[in-house]
Amino acid sequence: MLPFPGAPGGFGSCDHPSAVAAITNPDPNDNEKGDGMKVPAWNPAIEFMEREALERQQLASLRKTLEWALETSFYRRRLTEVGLTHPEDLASLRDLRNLPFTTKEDLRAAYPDGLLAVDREQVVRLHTSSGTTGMPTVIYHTQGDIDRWTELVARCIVATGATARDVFQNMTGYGLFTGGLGLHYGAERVGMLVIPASSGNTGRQLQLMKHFQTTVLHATPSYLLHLHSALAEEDVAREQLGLRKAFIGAEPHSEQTRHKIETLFGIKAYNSYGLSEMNGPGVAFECEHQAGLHLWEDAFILEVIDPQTGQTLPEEETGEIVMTTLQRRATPLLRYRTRDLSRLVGGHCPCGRTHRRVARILGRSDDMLIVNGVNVFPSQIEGALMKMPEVGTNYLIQLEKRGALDRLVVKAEIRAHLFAGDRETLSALRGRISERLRSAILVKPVVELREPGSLPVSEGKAQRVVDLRPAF
Ligand code: DLL
Repeated sequence: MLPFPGAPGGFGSCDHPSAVAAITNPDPNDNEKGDGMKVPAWNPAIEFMEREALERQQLASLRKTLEWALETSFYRRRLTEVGLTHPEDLASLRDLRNLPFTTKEDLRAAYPDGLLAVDREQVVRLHTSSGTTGMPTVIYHTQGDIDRWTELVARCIVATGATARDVFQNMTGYGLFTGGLGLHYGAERVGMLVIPASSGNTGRQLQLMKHFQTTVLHATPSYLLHLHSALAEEDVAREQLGLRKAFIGAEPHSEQTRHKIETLFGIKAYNSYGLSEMNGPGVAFECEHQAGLHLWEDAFILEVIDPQTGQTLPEEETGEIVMTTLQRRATPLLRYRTRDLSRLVGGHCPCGRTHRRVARILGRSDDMLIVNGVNVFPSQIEGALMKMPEVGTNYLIQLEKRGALDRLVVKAEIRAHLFAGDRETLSALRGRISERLRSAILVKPVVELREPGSLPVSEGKAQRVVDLRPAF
């Protein structure tokens, strides 16, 4: 039987999800915790909304999203196949589980405008993926979509304790990549002084930081580690800078890497998760408590599924993140399989926000390496390396074939002074790193020690893995 036999629904009369917000939570200053403390928040009415009201709003927004999706030929066909022809066929949020997934391949097949749900004249911007591994994907935005995305990013920024008094240097690429423009608009809306530095040109980044006393940075974690090495080379002491915070994201990184960034710069670093299919940055962000990333549930529904069976998993169980947009007019997406692996965090955040949290992303299901039959995530290697004080800020994982067997080579930059030591000391260090990695990943790698600055650095997302094994 089809899961949607035309169930009657109580579809409300709101034109847009934000209209529901105004009705369900009339007090925009309701951000006081029990202890009388005011929590910094951009939109307290939404961020501290009662769960029940939030879920009512989600259902109304989801039905609206279905209405928009049914305007595309792609979803009309897909939804009709499961018996859903009217938004009101969806009786509850739980019914979302009966809808089919949308995959990256679907987006590629629909390129360039098979998923566009509005007239082209209503679109003000598009972002595409690089398309380096196949056909690109495209996401369109109306002016309303851009405004709502900007609001989500503003919430993220304020949740970290950053304010209009901060000087914000945006070190991620401007252009089709969403990191630059996404954070830029949010930071301007908060009222920060924004330096649109974009990525790369480390010398100029340092100059800008010094001249304008930048207080908040936005970059990939790997670029921040590189930036720190450049600071050391240029003899710039961190006390000469006014840095307080960094927003780090766009690539997997471990708690140890965050810790390293915080210690090296003497700042707080907040994890930022997003993907272009869900606008870009502004999907989930850590608040001041750094206890998981708050997901803006008025804008997205996040499910965690078993990637093999497709079944939705309970809170705290790790699986693949699947996301549905709730507010995007131009390109609504239903149950998009991100391939990112994480879990929903149970319990309440001390900040009092009611929106649920997602744990640090472990990596992508397609990032997983199989080394002689053992599953290894690059993030496990990174975590083990960054825990060791002797290890510097860059590393590279290489996979080779030796006869029938795989060989895992880990090239790690180590602190410069260690090269002044004798051969035995270096050899002992190599052994220690190899042993640490073996206990973390259950595979003993060949470790190569490298001088600082000798491994390639990327200005955007780091390329950590080189797989030289033949395809067959
Ligand atoms: O990387 C959007 C973004 C920009 C997020 C700036 C945060 C900051 P894409 O280029 O489409 O969009 O890549 C999305 O990057 O599916 C994850 O695999 C990975 N990713 C993004 N943020 C994190 C994070 C942007 N905090 C893909 N931790 C996602 C781990 C992340 N992986």
